[in-house]
Order: sequence, then structure tokens, then C-alpha cells
Amino acid sequence: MIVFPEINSTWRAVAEAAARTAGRIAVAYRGQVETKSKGLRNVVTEADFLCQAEIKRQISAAFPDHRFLAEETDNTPGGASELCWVIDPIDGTTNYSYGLPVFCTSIALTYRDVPLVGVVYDPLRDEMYAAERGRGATLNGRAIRVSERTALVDALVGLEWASDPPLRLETVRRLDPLATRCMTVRSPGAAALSLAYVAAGALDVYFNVKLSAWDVAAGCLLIEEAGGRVSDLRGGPWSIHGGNYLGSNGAYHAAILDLWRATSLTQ
Ligand code: LIP
Repeated sequence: MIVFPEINSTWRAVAEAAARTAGRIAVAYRGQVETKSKGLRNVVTEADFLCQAEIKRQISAAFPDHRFLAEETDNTPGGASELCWVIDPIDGTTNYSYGLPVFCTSIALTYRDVPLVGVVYDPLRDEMYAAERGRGATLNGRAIRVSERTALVDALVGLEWASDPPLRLETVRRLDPLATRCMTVRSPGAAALSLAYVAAGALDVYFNVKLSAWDVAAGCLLIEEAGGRVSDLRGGPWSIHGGNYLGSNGAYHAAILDLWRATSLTQ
């Protein structure tokens, strides 16, 4: 069993301050930066690098021995600390580069890959989602909870689309039994923000067949601290490196796994 270090309240304060600075940079450069390709359907902008450098600068200044795992390069393990900051400087870069106003910054502090603190900041709405392990989740300082809905017909389901065609088809196959039974389906385009929406009760369910640690570390903690449930797509335990995720208010979890089991999607 992992014995977690006691939560240090400056962790969250530093994460929030760094996320706000990154948000200001992202907004300032919006519509003005060149987009480059990192691979199939995977883009990056100069703003991603600027935001990441500033986040790392602020965190390093406060905690020089901590490590980093950040989306945009330079992921050398660094110091010996078991505390590691997992950073997505701009989550929703495709939206950002196309001018769709849905993106955020996601920052989590992990201990042996388990998130202790997580913040997701939407700079266009000035919405700061934050959670500390065992201490609940907040939106702009006010406690948030997952939704209380229970009937599948009422469920607002979120998802995003992986880059690879086979994974897109898997998303379609998983969506199929849900789409005809739920309220409707949304694809915001920024996974960290979608997970935060589940934590705040704005989405009831979220699933994704392929995500990275920086997309999920803060958002999954937010859901759990808001009273919801996160698992992998088979219903097993999730980890920041697990790749696939089902997050919900808890009430919908079993029903969705059952639907996927019935269509052989949990095999
Ligand atoms: C992206 C996500 C998007 C998801 C992609 C990707 P990025 O992150 O937020 O919703 O579908 O797989 O991870 O590249 O914009 O930071």
C-alpha cells in the first residue's frame, strides 16, 4: 500500500498560479501562432511551448527537486523526488489552433503516479477546477459534486476522438449502444476539461479510448474528489498511464460497462 505524503497547501496554490499564467499566455497568443504537426492529427503551437516553459519555470522556482512529465518535450526525469508534475500546457490544441474557444491548462502533482493535486483552468471562462486528494474538488473555490442523475435516458455523455482510424472506430463502436439510449452526446475537444465537467456535474459520463497522462492526471482526481468514479474501459482500476478511461457520476458506471459487455467491447 502506498503511504502518501501529507498534502502541502502550497502545491495547489503554485499549480493554480502557473495555470492562470499559462491561460493568460494562451489567450494573448490566440489566433496569432503558427501550428505545426507532431504526427497524424496531432498539432502543436508556439503557445503550447511558451505556456509549458512558464509553468515549469514557476513550479521549479517553488519546488526545485520535483520532477516533470509534460506534453511538449523535455521529459527527462530530473530530480530524485517521487513527486512529479504532470502538465498539459494547452489541452485542446486542435480547438485552439482552429479558433474553437474550448481549451484549458491541466496541471497535476503525482506521487508514484498517483495524483495528489490537480487543477484544470479554462482561461476564456476564468474557471479554475481544483482538487486535492482526500479534500474534495472545487470550481473557483466552491465545492463541486458529480451529478445525481441515474436514468440512462437523462445522461449527457462526453467523449473525444483519438487520432488513429482503428481507435476512432472503437470509439464509434462504444458510442453505438449509448447514443440511442442517452440524452445526447458532446465532444468538447479538450479531455481535461471534459473530465472536469463530469466532476462538476455538467457531463454525467465521459469515455476515451486513448489519452495520455497529462490529459487525465488532474481530471480523474477531480472526478473522484467530486464523488464520481473513474475506471479503465473494462471497469478495472485506472492509472495515469493506462491510456483508456471511463469517468462518470458513479451511478452510470455499471450500466455502461454492461452495455459494452453485451456488445463484446470489454473483452
Ligand atoms: C488532446 C485532447 C483531446 C484528445 C486528444 C489529445 P492536446 O490533447 O485533449 O481531447 O482527444 O487525444 O490528447 O493534444 O490538445 O493537448
